[in-house]
Amino acid sequence: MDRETALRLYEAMLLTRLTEERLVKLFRQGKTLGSVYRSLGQEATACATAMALGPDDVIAPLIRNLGSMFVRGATPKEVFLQYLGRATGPTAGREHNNHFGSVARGIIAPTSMLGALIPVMAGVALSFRQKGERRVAMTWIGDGGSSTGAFYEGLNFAVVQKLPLIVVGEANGFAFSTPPDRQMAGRMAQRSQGAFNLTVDGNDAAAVYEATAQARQRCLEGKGPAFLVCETFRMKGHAEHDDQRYVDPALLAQWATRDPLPRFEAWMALRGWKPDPSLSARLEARLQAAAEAALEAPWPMPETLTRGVFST
Ligand SMILES: Cc1ncc(C[n+]2csc(CCOP(=O)(O)OP(=O)(O)O)c2C)c(N)n1
Repeated sequence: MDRETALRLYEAMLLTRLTEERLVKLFRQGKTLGSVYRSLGQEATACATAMALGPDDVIAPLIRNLGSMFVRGATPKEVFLQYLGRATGPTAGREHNNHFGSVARGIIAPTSMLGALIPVMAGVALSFRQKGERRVAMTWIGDGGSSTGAFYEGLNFAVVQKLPLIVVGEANGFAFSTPPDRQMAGRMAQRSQGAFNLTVDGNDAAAVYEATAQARQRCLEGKGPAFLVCETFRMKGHAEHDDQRYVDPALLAQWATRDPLPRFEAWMALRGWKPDPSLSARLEARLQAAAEAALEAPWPMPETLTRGVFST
C-alpha cells in the first residue's frame, strides 16, 4: 500500500467512526427513525476491503460496512438524511440506515435477508465474465449470516463457475446475542466450500488490504472466488437499543486494545506517514454541517408514499 492510499484509508475509517458517533447522538436525541447500527471496531474490515478494489468493481455492503460506502463516494449527509427519513435522502424516507445503493458508484443496496446478497453478487460476477470485463464483485457476511442457505448456494455457484467474487466473512463474535459456538460447527473459514480462503486479523487494516488485493488478483486471473475471513469484534450491541449485557466485559477490554484506528496509525508511523493533524477537526466540522442540513431537510409528502415502492 502506498502512502496516498494509506492516508485515504485512514480518513475513511475515521470518517466512519465519527459519522457513527454523531448518529448515536442523533439517536439519543430521538431524531433518528429507529436504531443505529454501528461498525465500531470493524472499520478496517469494511474500509480496507473496499479500498483494495478497482473503480469499476461492484460492492454490496451490509449494516457493518458503512465504511465501504464512504470509500466508494457515499457521503455522511446522505447517511444522515437516510437515518432521519427525509424526502431528499437516497431512498426519500422509504428505507433506513445504510440501506441505499448507487449504481454510479458501484454500490448495490444492502438487503435485510442475510445471505441473499451472495447469489446476487455471484450473478453480478457472472455478468462480468460473460461480457469479458475485468471486474470483481464483493460482498460481506457475518458469522450468523453465513449459516443461511443462500450463503451456501451463492458461494457454491461462484466456486463451480469460477466467478470473480470476493465474500468477506466478518467473524465478529456475536450474531445479535448468539456467539458462533452456539450456531455453527467449527470455524467460519471452514465454510469456504472450495473458494480460495484467507483468514486475516480484521482489525489490521494493512493486512486486510493486502489480503483483499491478493483475492482480487486471483479473481481477475480467472481463478475463482475468495472467501476472506476477517477476525474482528463487534464493540457495540447489535444496534444502539442493545446494551450488550451478554458480552463479557473482559472480552471487550481485550479487543479495545486492538482498535483498528490507532493500530493503523502506528503502522503508518513506522513508515513515517502521518495523517494531517487537523483531519479530525475538519471531518467533525463537515459532519456538523451535514447533520444540520439533514435536520432541516423536508419530510416526504404523504401523497408520494407509494412512489418507488409499488409499480404503476
Ligand atoms: C435470513 C435472516 N435471518 C434473520 C435475520 C435477522 N437478523 C438481522 S441481523 C441478525 C444478526 C446477524 O449476525 P451476523 O450475521 O453475525 O452479523 P453481525 O450483526 O454480527 O454483523 C439477524 C439474525 C435476517 N436479517 N435475515
